[in-house]
Amino acid sequence: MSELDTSIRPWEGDITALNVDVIVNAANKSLRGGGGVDGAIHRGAGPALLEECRTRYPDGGFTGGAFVTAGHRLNAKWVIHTIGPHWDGGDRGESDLLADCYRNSLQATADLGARTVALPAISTGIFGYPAEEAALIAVHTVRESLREPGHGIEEVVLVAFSSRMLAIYQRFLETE
Ligand code: AR6
Repeated sequence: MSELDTSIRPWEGDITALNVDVIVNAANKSLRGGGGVDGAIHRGAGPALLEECRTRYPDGGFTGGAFVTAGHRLNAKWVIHTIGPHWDGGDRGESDLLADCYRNSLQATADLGARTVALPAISTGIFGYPAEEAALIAVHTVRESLREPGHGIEEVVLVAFSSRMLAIYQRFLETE
């Protein structure tokens, strides 16, 4: 499957409502839940998600990495927990680390044999990454990852949690 066969769809709403194979979580290094989308995903999945995170990842994770669990009570079969960078002015490797999150999450999606995946706007909430810069990295890195042959991914949903973020995604998907 090539990039041209895969749709990248912007969508506004709560990521936990989506019927996709994989939901990506914007987690932190502890992999023990938190606020924002992480809180929503843990609430939707139920307490077994935290239990699995503890068992599978006793030492947590690292920034830019992607860590797989089951989806438990979510519609999604899997959750891929990725850890975005804290925004610290932009000179501390934030853009490379954010790109790693998208790249590694899509690689993990392909490794699972999953066909549909939804990603939130990683790092743009509590971690403070500016929305436009983050959206540009998301669009570029997703497109680049989908150029890899044989990934099997049919749909990537870029989830916005505001009409402003949705408009940013729509603009970059049309112009970039
Ligand atoms: N569905 C989709 N997107 C959402 C949802 C939702 N239910 N809730 C929030 N967003 P954030 P971060 C958007 O703060 O910046 C947590 O405590 C939100 O509007 O969830 O990567 C973790 O445990 C924003 O655009 O994640 C970490 O400690 C985007 O999701 C830390 O926050 C990301 O916002 C991670 O910070």
